[in-house]
Amino acid sequence: MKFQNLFFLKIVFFLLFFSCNNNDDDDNSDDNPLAIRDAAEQAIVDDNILKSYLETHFYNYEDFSSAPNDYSISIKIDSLDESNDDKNPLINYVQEKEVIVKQDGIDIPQKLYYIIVREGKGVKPNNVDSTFVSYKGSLVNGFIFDQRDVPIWFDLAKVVKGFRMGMTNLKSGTYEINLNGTYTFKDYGQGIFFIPSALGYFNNSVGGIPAYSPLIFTVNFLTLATADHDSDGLDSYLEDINLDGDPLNDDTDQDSAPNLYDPDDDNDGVFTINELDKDGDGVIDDTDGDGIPDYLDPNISS
Ligand SMILES: [Ca+2]
Ligand SMILES: [Ca+2]
Ligand SMILES: [Ca+2]
Ligand SMILES: [Ca+2]
Repeated sequence: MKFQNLFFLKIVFFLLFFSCNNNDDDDNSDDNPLAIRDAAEQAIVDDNILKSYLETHFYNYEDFSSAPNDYSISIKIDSLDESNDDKNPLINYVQEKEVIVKQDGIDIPQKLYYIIVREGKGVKPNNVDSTFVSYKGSLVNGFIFDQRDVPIWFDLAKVVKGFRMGMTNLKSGTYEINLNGTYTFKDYGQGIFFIPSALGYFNNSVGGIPAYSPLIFTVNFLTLATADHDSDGLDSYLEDINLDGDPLNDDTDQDSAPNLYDPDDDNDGVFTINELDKDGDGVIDDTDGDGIPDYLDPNISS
């Protein structure tokens, strides 16, 4: 894959990838058509839709096995019919991962399916890093709601959860800068994500995507940048204080700014960057030895 001026394309894409929170203050009554559906029930509906899709479609796996180093090949999905019923369906290739969403404060597991077409030879991103990707997003009926052949930077902290968690299974690639200033990427991860609606836009209808739509993405993951959203000296993935794998749900001082976006995590008036490692020995400071590092300990503010 060859591109020009890649690193000037670091633009934010607002519309389709802006993750929406499930609104949980409506009731779930069946008589109210505007009521938000029960996420556990919807998970079953979506899983049936996705499984049926996986059983009735295939991808061009033969292209990849016959030319393992040819990065001009892109992933193509097609439906199985009489002319190609010797192909292996997608279901033979998928892996799955349970991802939790919350509705009304209750944890509800969702099943994310993914296929690693090529794993990639670089490194896996943390789920809040910035990733440089090209992709195609479609619905199970084949409707393409978004496509980027020229790659774009995505902040995984801001995309839908299914895409974020899918990306953590792929590895980045390598690139060479050509004499004419273009970049050539190779050895990058390529995959397909099959996303239930609760890990997508759920009850929101966005950019041609009806509410409660499962989403399918084919993705090329070219390279990444480790993110430190609040520039406090701690990479964002390290701000997952409760170690549940999700740095977006940690808010030590309860001021509604999650730690990864909060330059003063303990709200003691001293910026995290100024109390992280005052003696510069490379070890995060815990002055009073109580097991709570200074930057999270409001009792230590000097
Ligand atoms: Ca940070
Ligand atoms: Ca967390
Ligand atoms: Ca905070
Ligand atoms: Ca502080």
